[in-house]
Amino acid sequence: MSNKRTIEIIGAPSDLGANIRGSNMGPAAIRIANLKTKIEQQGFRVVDLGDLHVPIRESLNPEIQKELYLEPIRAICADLADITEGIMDRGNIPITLGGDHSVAIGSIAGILRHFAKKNEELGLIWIDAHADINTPTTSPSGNIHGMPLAVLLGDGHKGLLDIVTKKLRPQNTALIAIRNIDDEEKRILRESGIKFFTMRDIDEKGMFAVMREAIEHAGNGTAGIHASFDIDGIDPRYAPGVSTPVSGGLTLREAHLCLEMIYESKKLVGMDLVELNPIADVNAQSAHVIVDLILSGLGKSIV
Ligand SMILES: [Mn+2]
Repeated sequence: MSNKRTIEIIGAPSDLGANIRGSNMGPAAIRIANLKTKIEQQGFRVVDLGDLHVPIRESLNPEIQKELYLEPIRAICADLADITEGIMDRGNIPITLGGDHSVAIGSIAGILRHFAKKNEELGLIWIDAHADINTPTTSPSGNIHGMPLAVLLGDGHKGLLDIVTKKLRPQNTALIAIRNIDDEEKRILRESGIKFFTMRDIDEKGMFAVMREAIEHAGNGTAGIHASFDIDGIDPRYAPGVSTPVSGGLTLREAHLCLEMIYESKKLVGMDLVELNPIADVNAQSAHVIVDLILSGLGKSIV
């Protein structure tokens, strides 16, 4: 037997947390961009667990739609949490393919649970154009993909909180590349205690300095760092295939540097790649960007 590390891939093809359709096709597009082979070529063993069961939106009764798909999203996140906890327990690296960002409630809850059993903490670096820290009372749209970070911190949607049996610590959470925050959300963000770096901060300090601070913050007293990468954190010039594009985002190199530095910190435990919307993509460009980013997170270097 070789001593290769094993990556376990799980698809979470749900766009139920968003009002714009299409991110449910994300996992397929990322796989078609040759994810498994490329990770194997980098020297890892890869197990693809396939996709979670996600109900078809049109098959759900209208009452569920009125609740903005709370029940199915809950079930998806609960299943996903069991899966990522299992992957971590096996000593492997979970990579979750979204889906909209609501699935990160599940992927991260499972990883938190794994560390909680050993009395250890998890650090989180969340890359996103948005803060995803709304609650049902502050969210202008009510869409659950704008709420996952609040839920993980234990102050979010009551209907989802019980999935997060071990909360994320704000003092180990860093948010990067934000540039579009709802008014009420600004207050929540300032009061949350998490470390956030806006695009303005990245302009001013540079990505290298920002990542050094973010890793220091997420790594301080934690057993590892999870990267939750919303592809809309990248500028739509480089990754147009998203549901909610916001201009003025990360360059391709800034996005790679982010994951390269997390890898080099030797603290990376897992990744989410979410919000790819193949309907909005151009010739699968954004799906290929995601595969390349995953490789950077797994230690691919230029030379
Ligand atoms: Mn997001």
